Amino acid sequence: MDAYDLITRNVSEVVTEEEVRALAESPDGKRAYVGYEPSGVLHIGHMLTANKLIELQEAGFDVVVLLADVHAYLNGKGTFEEIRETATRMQEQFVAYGLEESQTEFVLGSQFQLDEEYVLDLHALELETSLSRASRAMAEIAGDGAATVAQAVYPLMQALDIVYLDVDLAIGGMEQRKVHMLARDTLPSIEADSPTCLHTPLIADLTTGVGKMSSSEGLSISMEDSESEVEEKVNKAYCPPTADPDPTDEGEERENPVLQIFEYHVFPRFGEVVVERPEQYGGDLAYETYGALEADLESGELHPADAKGALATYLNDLIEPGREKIRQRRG
Ligand code: NAL
Repeated sequence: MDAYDLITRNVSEVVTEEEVRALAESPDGKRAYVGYEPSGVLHIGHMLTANKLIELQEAGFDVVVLLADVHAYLNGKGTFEEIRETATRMQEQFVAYGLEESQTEFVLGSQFQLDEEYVLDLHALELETSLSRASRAMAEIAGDGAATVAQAVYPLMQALDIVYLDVDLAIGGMEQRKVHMLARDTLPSIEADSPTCLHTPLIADLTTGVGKMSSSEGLSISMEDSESEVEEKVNKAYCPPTADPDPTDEGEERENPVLQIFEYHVFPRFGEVVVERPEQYGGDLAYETYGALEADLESGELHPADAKGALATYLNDLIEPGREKIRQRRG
């Protein structure tokens, strides 16, 4: 796979292709980053962008993880002290998950976001941005309640961080795209470059396949789930024998979350998948590509129940080192 294909594998949006092609010509030493509001326990959404960071490390990028403590505070996630404490936990879990410690720089937002120069640049962006644009950028991040002044400042700080951390490539889930577009449009007003961005897909709600999986509502998988909890959740997942299910009766789009997790979590980290089956049901099935697994589910060769069993096993392997870290912490 050439560098451009590796960098853009499994992404939903590339902004812009031309800019990413230029980075792909010499990725060594280029800086890619994701910011996360510290939340104490990694969930499957954090792990999806982390998979992309791990791939970018393989492509030669240096990776910066911003533990966005001030952002979490602005988004109403708790007291500043609580958030700081959870940032440390989160860093340990990312390393346990597989981010190479020697190639990853973890930065706490408050280390630089309270400096005078930063604050003055932030005010300059505030002058350039309408309240309605800032709150639209936040709709997917803060939900319907994106109505405070703090939440309007949030996306401007996210834009500024891209400059202050000297990042060449900004990564985020599709819910971050409006913040990144705002950054591209506004940063030139303070003589900074528009950032190049990659947006990763959102996994559908596990039980319905409708909308996006969320840790606040519905069923999400996290590092603190036990093996049997992961098995139970995966068992309850919506998994028709197709990657492209029909919409609901109400006309809502549906996805197959089991296939999405194979595609975006399992194949990128394991490279191949073995579905174990007793001899009497045809024996083990081995897949070297996601497409081959999808085709077998669609043809009926692979039964959803067997696919789910394998999925739970692989997910448990992925989260076991982080789960162990959490256990040690709690003593
Ligand atoms: C992501 C977040 C916060 C600040 C950032 C700064 C720079 C780049 C990415 C950043 C968190 C993200 C979330 N908005 O929704 O978790």
